[in-house]
Amino acid sequence: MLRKRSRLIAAPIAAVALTLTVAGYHASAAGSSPSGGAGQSGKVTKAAGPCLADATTLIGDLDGDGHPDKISNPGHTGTKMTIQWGTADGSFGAKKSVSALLGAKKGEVATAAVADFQNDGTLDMVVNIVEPADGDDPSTARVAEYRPGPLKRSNLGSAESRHSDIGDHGEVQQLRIANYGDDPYPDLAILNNSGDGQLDRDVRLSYAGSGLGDFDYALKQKYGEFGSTGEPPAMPSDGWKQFFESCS
Ligand SMILES: [Ca+2]
Ligand SMILES: [Ca+2]
Repeated sequence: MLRKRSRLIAAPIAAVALTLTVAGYHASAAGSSPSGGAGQSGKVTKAAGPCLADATTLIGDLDGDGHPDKISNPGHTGTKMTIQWGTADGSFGAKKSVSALLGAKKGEVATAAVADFQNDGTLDMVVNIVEPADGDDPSTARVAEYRPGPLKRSNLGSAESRHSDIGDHGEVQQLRIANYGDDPYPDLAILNNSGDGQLDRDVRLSYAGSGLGDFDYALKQKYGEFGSTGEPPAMPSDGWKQFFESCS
């Protein structure tokens, strides 16, 4: 019921995104024409916004160098994300695992979510690194941050990184982009082990200017779901689709 409702509300947002993407598409089509020089191509590509190559592959500039990068998120879970940095000629470099870029240690699980949370034209990232617990009590995160873009190539650092409380209320198992409420700011669905077999869908909403917000029990009740390891909560898999159009 809730998911249906948020999809209906998303329709006007999708219409706006479509308009933007159409403009971006023309720009990138011009840049990829055989007659376009390298310099011209670079300039035009910079104007194009992020788009989806497929349901789990986002093409967009993550490090702010003007060249679109390829962000892959197999299974939508945020745990197997890879990045291929874009080059001046429009090709992509080798796959780098986000876990390695973030410096996750042996035994730790790194989870990430990418979207333009502040809707300011730059892609941002939410990261969580935790060593999973082997008992009933959940671990809390070693690193949990909201990182407004652009991000550094070497370690996905941000000049404006700040602590996020996503890793303070239990053990993050998945991070997924979601669309809660009627606004153009992407939200976060968190698959959270809160201990004693309880597995919840927790949420963080994002807002104009400030980006990702903090834990709010009322929002968790409204948009989240309480479940267990035996009966896990439903998790969204159409988050990127709600905020990005297809590249083709
Ligand atoms: Ca780039
Ligand atoms: Ca942004």
